[in-house]
Amino acid sequence: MILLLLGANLGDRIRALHRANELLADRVGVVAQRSAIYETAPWGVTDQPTYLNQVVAVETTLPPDELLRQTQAIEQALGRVRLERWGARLIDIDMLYYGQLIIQTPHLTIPHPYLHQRRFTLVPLAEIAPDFLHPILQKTTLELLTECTDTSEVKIFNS
Ligand code: A4P
Ligand code: MG
Repeated sequence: MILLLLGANLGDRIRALHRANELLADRVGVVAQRSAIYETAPWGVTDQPTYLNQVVAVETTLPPDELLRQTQAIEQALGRVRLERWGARLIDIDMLYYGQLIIQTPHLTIPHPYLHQRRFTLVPLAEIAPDFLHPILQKTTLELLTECTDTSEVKIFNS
């Protein structure tokens, strides 16, 4: 299972998520599963607008580095401007898991290094992959969520 996290906290956030889903289908492969859209308090840099986050499962033949190139091209196409780390953005696409692969290169870390510390990731992930095993921590999403000490607000977004 290949799992991506989508995030948007500027402009028309819903539209950005919808466009990201469309472009993933065009350029990456089948978007096989989607979590609900969640409204989440900003993590890291807290002085920024609330995010919408969604986790999707994609089916793709692209290897990890090529998938990263495509997700970055989608970010560019949707007008992402990189300003500050953890800062506000029109769209962010993070690779959470690529099956059970473990990758540590200067450009790509999989599993995503912060995923177990972030409720805004674990809550939508638990919706579509509750039993997925973290290949390093050897814990399921539900176990990671139970142990997560992050208390930031994560709630279903009703547009
Ligand atoms: N990179 C390495 N591993 C990965 C991966 N698994 N997936 C590299 C995607 N990219 C990966 O990312 C910087 C570089 O990380 C990329 O060039 C890629 O080669 P970026 O997207 O340009 O920068 P960033 O997103 O500002 O930094 P970072 O450290 O990736 O931040 P995060 O972890 O993406 O966090 N609060 C809420 N509520 N919801 C959010 O979605 N997002 C962030 C950003 C902060 N707070 C948030 C949210
Ligand atoms: Mg990112």
